[in-house]
Amino acid sequence: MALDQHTIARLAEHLETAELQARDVTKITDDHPEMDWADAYAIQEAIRARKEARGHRTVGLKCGLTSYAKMKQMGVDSPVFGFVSDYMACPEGSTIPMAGLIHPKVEAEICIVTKAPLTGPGCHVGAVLAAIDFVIPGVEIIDSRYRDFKFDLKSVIADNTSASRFVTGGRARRPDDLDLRTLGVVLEKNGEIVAMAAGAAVMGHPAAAVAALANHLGARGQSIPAGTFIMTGGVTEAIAVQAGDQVNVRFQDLGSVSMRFA
Ligand code: 0L1
Ligand code: MG
Repeated sequence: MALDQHTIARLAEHLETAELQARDVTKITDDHPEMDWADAYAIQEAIRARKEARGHRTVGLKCGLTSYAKMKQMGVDSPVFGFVSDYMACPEGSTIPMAGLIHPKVEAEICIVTKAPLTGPGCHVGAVLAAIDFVIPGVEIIDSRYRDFKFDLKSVIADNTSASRFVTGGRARRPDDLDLRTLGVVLEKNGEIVAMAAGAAVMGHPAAAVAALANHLGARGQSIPAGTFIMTGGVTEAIAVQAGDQVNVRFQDLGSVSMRFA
């Protein structure tokens, strides 16, 4: 690691304060070009520890930048991993206030809940499919703390991969009843279709994103416990939203997820 513990703690406070005050900042590698991948995840871990110390539960894990559409949109070439906290969960059909957000975008995500632990290295799609309890449709509201979403991968990892809010809805289904690769997703904003994709847009199979997460954690001596909620990453590019926008995402076989921004 290139940064000392004091700098990691200071950068975690800086980024979390920006999140909680809905205030944008410049990317942290501008001031810390020497920062390495371990530093980036250490800053994210410190943000998670700050939230948990205040009593917020970590309620899930997220894979980000797992689709070609998202990688192309953000000009990057590898997935990233983060977490979601209890206060980020919004009910299906709810109105999400823009007041606590900077410049939100929505992403349609195929989500899963595990029934068995997953451990890397060597985790693969087959192991993930055997460990999935159920699949549930979701929408992630990302809100990078970086001005104009201008960042590099290390900065965005430190910023908990832009995690901000999420909504789950529709109906949960067993993985055996679905083909996650061909599962179609249609994203509507204000009644108009603005993006669509199939599950295979996520690394060829959404379970591949979960395997990548397990392998990432395995390299750090961690694993995915049974009962973990995981967002596998946006199937399409992220769509910017403003106050007054209504978003509805239709998932083949899984129902729909909707929300309004005000
Ligand atoms: O969930 C995501 O794909 C977000 C990853 C971070 C990059 C971004 O803010 O788009
Ligand atoms: Mg996402």
